[in-house]
Amino acid sequence: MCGIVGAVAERNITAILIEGLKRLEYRGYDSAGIAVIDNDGQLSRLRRSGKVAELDQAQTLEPLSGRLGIAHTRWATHGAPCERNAHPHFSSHELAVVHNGIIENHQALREQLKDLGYLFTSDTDTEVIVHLLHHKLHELGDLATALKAAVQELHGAYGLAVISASQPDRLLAARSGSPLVIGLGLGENFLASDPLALRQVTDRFVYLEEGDIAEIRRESVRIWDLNGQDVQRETVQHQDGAEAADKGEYRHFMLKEIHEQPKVVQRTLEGRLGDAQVLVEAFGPQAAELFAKVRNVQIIACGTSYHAGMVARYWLEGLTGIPCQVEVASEFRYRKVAVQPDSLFVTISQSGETADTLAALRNAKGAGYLASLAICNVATSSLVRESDLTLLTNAGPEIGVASTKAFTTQLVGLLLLTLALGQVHKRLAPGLEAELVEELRRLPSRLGEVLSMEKAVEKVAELFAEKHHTLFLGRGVQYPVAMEGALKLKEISYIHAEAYPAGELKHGPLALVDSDMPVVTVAPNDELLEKLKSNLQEVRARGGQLIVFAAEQAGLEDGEGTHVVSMPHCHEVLAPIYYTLPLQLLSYYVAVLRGTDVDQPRNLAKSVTVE
Ligand code: HGA
Repeated sequence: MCGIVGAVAERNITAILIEGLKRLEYRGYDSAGIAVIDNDGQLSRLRRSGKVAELDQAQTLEPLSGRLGIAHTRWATHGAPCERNAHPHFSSHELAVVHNGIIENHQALREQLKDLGYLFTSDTDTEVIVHLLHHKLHELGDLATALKAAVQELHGAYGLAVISASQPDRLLAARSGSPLVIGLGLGENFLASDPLALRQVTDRFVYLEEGDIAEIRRESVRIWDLNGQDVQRETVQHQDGAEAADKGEYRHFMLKEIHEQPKVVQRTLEGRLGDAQVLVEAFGPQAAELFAKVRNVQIIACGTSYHAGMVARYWLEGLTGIPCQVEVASEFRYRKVAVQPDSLFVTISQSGETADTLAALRNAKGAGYLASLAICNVATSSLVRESDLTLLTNAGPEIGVASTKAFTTQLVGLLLLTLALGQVHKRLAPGLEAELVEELRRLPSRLGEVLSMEKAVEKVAELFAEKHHTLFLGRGVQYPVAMEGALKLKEISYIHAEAYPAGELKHGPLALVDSDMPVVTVAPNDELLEKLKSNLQEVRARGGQLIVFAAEQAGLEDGEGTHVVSMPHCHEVLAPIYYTLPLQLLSYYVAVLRGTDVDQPRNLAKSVTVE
């Protein structure tokens, strides 16, 4: 959350900064700002509330020009999203800072700095950083030395970029808890929260590690580690193109990403399937040895990834008999946990920078877990770097704030994990692994068939245009799928949506059902189908409108108050992956009908790097 871009070059860098912010807008979009050292050596700033487009427009009217600058797109944590609170923040027109994260001791620091005579002009926690740095700079003289001293006094999380009018040839950065990457150019260098922001200028990157401080000049980069030692960090070259940040033929990134699912699922499977079994080494060279010791699995995640974890629990316990617990990271990290013996600690996160999930992983170290495994989409992320084993989901950059392809590729990764553990422990029913490997090979083309139902789903979406509340029902492994469907709908259409296990209806939520409350359900042809049908009767008997995504063989038909969208046949185990797709399309088309901002829904942001 919050996007940072910085640049030091021989040319005017404002267009590069604004383009970078546009590419980072998924991380926050309530206000944006840019600061440069202008051609007279002065700090100049432009800030706007609202999206980067507002800043861009303002910039064409009041052009800024400079060869050193920083920029920021904000997702407010402290202080309302308005121009006054937008970054960059200044101290005495000498220093400018942009920040991603939260400074927990900002109140105490603010009081100390006020006593020293500093005037505060915003309500943000960030402003204490710039005044503290200003104070240190005047004590110590050198910007890098001052930054090293200042961060010692900060409690909390930060990714920082700093420029000073008195030292106009260098860009400073500091990382603790929020990601930062340096982009290497020819005679120019850059900084950003995510390499995506810099794809138009470079494909060579250096990732900062926790506690690193960097000094970035046109011709050089210097990095100090946590202990103040000079360090060399590896330079990585990214092959994947800049086109990921374009919508192509699609109206929204979310629709593009929904349609990418056959292709990216194919990528998730690549190199991970043998003739009739999952390749255990896909989880790392020491995976086979570690998996043999696993007697329990603890899954930790947030939001959509948590729903993926819930599906995995049904798979792990149902197919392998290995016990599995799933918990949201923000709860897990703050409670005392009784660790089961020989537990594999599995984290799931699209970005690998999710603050709560990362903190849970760090707490788990030394708590008695056997090993940690990250199911993650970003190879260079903190979660991956700090875990013993990794399975990359290879979904490519996901820009739409509402997660789609990240979820389905996580499910594929978790099914591979289930089969790998089942294989190592010889706990799978005879022939099942070969059967599922075959089904996984067919999955990409089958998902393509599911997506061809788009028109039918778009039609059903019309039923929701005027509604305010919805129930999603599922039974068994389809219950987390219903939860994910409800989350999608509320995220992007702002319709209140709740998911229930269908068997729970009569214990309360049935009281809500009337003709104004659409009830959405997924009904694959599984062993719980007959029970689900009875639950649907309970809804119809109260006048509820049913929207059912049902297997052709389920014997459910359109009728008064019942809209059935027929789904192609699929293997029962893979059904959660198939049935997710129509629910994604449904929320997408409902949101389009209601005219909401599909890719950047209100109050939200992607890559939740704050608590
Ligand atoms: N705390 C700062 C930065 C917020 C942030 O990083 N959000 O993800 C602010 O509120 O401006």
